[in-house]
Amino acid sequence: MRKRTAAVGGVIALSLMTIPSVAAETVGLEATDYVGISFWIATAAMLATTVFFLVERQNVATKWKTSMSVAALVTGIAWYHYTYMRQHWVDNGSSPIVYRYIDWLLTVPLQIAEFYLILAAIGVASAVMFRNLMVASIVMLVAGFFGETGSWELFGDLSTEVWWVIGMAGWVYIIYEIFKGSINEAAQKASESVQFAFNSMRWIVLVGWAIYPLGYMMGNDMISGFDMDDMNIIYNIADLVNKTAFGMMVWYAATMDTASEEAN
Ligand SMILES: *C/C=C(C)/C=C/C=C(C)/C=C/C1=C(C)CCCC1(C)C
Repeated sequence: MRKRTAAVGGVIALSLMTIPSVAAETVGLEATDYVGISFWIATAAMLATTVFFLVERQNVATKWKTSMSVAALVTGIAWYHYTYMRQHWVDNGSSPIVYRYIDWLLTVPLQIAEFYLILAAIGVASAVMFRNLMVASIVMLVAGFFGETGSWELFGDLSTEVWWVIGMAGWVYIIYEIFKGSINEAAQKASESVQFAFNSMRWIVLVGWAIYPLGYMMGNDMISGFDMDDMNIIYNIADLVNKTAFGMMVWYAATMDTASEEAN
């Protein structure tokens, strides 16, 4: 049974690669196009980790399987959008803002679902909390989209900054929710592997997510000396940290937990 499901996972992953937009196209990537190179690296890494999470899902205890699936969905959706983003970059030399935000609008709520699973393992998850985290994340992203595209002006010349502040409010709220004292106490009673997943999640939201508002400032004239190129490299690195590395931490916690269960 195990072998068969593993084989199915592999086949799914391989067949995804035959989607036309996914196969490498013959566009010229210049050796000095560092932004383009970062798009390529991110695309490959997203695909590799998706396959990895799908296959490794077979090796972890049942209670971790959903987390592994969600991790694979996050990198899988990102990989799909990266194939378009890198193409957009090479063809136009401009930011693929729309593709990027569509990607975030799908993958960030999925990460919130991932956080929810971790909070549930600690015993502190509630429907209200899930809803609040979801709403805050969507406010954060929609504000970023309006700010970067300029499609909805708020306070004229200050529009970029105002939308940034609104986006920041959403993020700060999420930080508040996952760092509050009552959760801390509950977490201390959890198993070592759940604590590892929980701490990884908090570092990701606090430090990993902080890269994005910084990138936004660089690419939208809020700090001088940087431009849209820097912003895209920063966003690409941030996606690698927050999707690939975070998924790896979940996998690590799952593997650690499964090993200790088998030992008992
Ligand atoms: C996989 C993609 C992820 C985890 C994307 C996360 C994006 C953010 C945390 C974006 C945050 C922003 C702010 C906090 C303020 C300015 C606008 C944003 C959208 C860049």
